[in-house]
Amino acid sequence: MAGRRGFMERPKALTASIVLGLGAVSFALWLLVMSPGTVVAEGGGANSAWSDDFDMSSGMVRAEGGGANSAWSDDFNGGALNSKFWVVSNGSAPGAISKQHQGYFTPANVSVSNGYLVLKLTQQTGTVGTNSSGVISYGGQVRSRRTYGYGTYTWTMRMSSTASTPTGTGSADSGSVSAGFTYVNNSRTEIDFEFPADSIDTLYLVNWLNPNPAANPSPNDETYSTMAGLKVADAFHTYKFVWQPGRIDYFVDGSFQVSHTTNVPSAPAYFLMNHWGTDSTNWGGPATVGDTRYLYIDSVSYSP
Ligand SMILES: [Ca+2]
Repeated sequence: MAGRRGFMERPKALTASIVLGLGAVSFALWLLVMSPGTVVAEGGGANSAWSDDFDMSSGMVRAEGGGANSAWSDDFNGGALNSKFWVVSNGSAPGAISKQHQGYFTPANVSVSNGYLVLKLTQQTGTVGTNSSGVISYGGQVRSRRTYGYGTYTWTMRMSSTASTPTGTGSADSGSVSAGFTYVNNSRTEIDFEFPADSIDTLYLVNWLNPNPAANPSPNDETYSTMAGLKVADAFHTYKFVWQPGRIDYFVDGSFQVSHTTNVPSAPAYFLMNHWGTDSTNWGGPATVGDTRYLYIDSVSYSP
């Protein structure tokens, strides 16, 4: 298996390939996700009360208050998501293509069951702009309420597949991106483990530093590596990065993979996982209408 793995470290050529970093669409999306009217708490129904006390403005993002940057973890072994800690997104998702594809994040596709956080993706035919035979995707996204800075971030998860149970048989279908990542403010900080399902069994290890979040990130703001042969859609793996000033070390199942020392961000960022639909030959692949797919997250953790 190890012999099938290989690394590249070079700027990714695809400007449309980033999670929540899709230029104008991205920033609008993030604002939408962050808008009080479009964020709901999990576990108490769509109309549950919730509150937030942070500010998304550039320069105003702060690290964990009260206890500074304490370590935490979540094994999702309770019956529902901890709404005091997590926010379930409800709004537009990345990957929109005019008159072709529109994606959403919907709380209906986010659940906690049998010790797993499950983010479901469906794709169906629908009207997109003036095209009555477009594709509409419904995915799921969960983010932390607070931001976190340098430290160790881990996700134990099985990337997007058709398996309807966490350890059941299933395979990746074209038309999705699944990821565990950090993100804030138009990719002022973004660090990702991403699986574009059209790149069979290829994991992307990615970081972004947008030095001017008032403008959208450029390809030069990204550093990435790829890793093949891991069967990311077939089995659970533990994805970990250690983020420190000027350097990010990526690990899979405890084994060191690569260090990135360019485009290393510094701003504290949200802890996220998401699963969203695509209909693109650039990133994620053409849609697979009618097939339900699942991202299973067994546990996550952060330590400063
Ligand atoms: Ca678990």
